[in-house]
Amino acid sequence: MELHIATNNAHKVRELEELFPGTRLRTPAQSGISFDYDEVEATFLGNSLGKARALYDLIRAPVLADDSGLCVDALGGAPGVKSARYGSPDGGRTVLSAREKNELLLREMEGRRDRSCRFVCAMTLMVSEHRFFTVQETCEGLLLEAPRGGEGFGYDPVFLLPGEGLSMAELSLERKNRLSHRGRAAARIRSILGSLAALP
Ligand code: ITT
Repeated sequence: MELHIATNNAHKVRELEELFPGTRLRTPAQSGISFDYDEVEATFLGNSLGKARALYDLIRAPVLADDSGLCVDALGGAPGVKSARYGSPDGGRTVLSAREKNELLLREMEGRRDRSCRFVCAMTLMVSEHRFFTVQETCEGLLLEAPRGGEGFGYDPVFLLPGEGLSMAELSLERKNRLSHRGRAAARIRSILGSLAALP
């Protein structure tokens, strides 16, 4: 089976390849398509569905989309749906590096005792124009005081998994995929894919 993935994020692609063994995943670049979805919706769900539909409209074949981010309770859920553009000086045209975003986040959280936060992933499987499935999963954690670890991407170095005593960036790809928001969402989409194959 082949799925077109509505992402340009190489780190996500790597994780998704591990999460969907036996499924051929094709990026927009591999299909020769320039794909740039403007994330304007207020929710992960809205952006996930929007990304899936935008790519589906271009290729008319089954699509998988992931919209994700980090929500910090003490910041009212920020960076949230703006996780990729967090701290951008010009509304998102210039994107800060992951290191800069983490530094900014730690500065904003300086002295705050409530460190609770979660990664969120809304994943959409769009099989055809009127047939799609969206799931949303989370991974609960605590915001660290300083970055730790060199694996993963984005906010992984500042995210502590209390049960592991490790940051997300201190986990192997395999372990991250077992515990993460994306790993949990993918497990649900895999079971939907399996049930679809069983339909007449
Ligand atoms: P696409 O839209 O092309 O998929 P993106 O990076 O813009 O790529 P999102 O809009 O979903 O993706 O933004 C998600 C941002 O949230 C991402 O850039 C990271 O900063 C952060 N993020 C998402 N998943 C993460 C993870 O597993 N670990 C660390 N940070 C993550």
